[in-house]
Amino acid sequence: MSIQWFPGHMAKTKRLLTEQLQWVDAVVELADARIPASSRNPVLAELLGNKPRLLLLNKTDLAEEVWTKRWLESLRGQGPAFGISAVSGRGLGRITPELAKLTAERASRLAGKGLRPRPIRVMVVGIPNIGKSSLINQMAGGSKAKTGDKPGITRGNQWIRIHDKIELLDTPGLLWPKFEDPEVGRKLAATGAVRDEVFDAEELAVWLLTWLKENNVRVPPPYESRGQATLEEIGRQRGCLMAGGRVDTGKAAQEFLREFRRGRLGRNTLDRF
Ligand SMILES: Nc1nc2c(ncn2[C@@H]2O[C@H](COP(=O)(O)OP(=O)(O)OP(=O)(O)O)[C@@H](O)[C@H]2O)c(=O)[nH]1
Ligand SMILES: [Mg+2]
Repeated sequence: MSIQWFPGHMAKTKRLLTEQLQWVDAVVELADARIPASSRNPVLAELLGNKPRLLLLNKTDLAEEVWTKRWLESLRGQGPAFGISAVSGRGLGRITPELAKLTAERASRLAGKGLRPRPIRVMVVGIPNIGKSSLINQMAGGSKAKTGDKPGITRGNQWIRIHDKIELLDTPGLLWPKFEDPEVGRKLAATGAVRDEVFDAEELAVWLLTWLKENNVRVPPPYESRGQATLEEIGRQRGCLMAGGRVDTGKAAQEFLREFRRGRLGRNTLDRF
């Protein structure tokens, strides 16, 4: 199973980010704490050049804490990085001071010219459904940016003033044209960054069940019934039946993936080293 998702609106997003870059002082890149490597867009490296950048691992509430810690230790070699949860608000208090530090040089240059400091302008980027708009809303203390539990919600640019020190630019999620490693595509699909219509839910669910088993991940019933549950068993437990009482494995797969994404199987980090 090879998963790819790079629709026309993403090619447009890439152009849009490039255009906007000249107006911003720094970039916040959001990655997924469950897949800190697979959720980082390789295209961003060339696109962002040497703009000051802060890397945030979001959805730490869904990832395994020991792994988040390990990942952050390794990622910090490349620049500032820490973990947050845009829904619970964890870690968000560190963002403004960190951005101020990253842009201190610009601030002192303006002060040196006798110019009044203006708010720091920051572009928020990342893959679809990673929580860019949720983060901005949490920081702004309202729901100014539209959010949703499927990828592709934000379609245009939107500037949102957080307070007199910071303005954040919400942008649409961006993937890249080809996932070189098919595992990356599967992990992005499993965590919800790819539209459900572009992959086979059953194949993906079977892959994920196998992955969990191979990595000795303990999952709660009905996913683990005497070993590892099959889609048949999950479907029966969840009442995904067709006429005649046969299990609807397609529906069981969708249900399983939905529950995995919501953390009902516990905290899981799929990228490990
Ligand atoms: N558990 C958990 N869910 C989160 C977190 N942050 C965001 N979400 C959820 O993830 C989903 C996507 O959030 P959005 O803010 O719309 O994501 P986005 O990056 O703006 O998505 P696009 O606009 O489609 O690119 C929503 O259902 C959020 O509630 C988090 O830290 N933890
Ligand atoms: Mg959004």
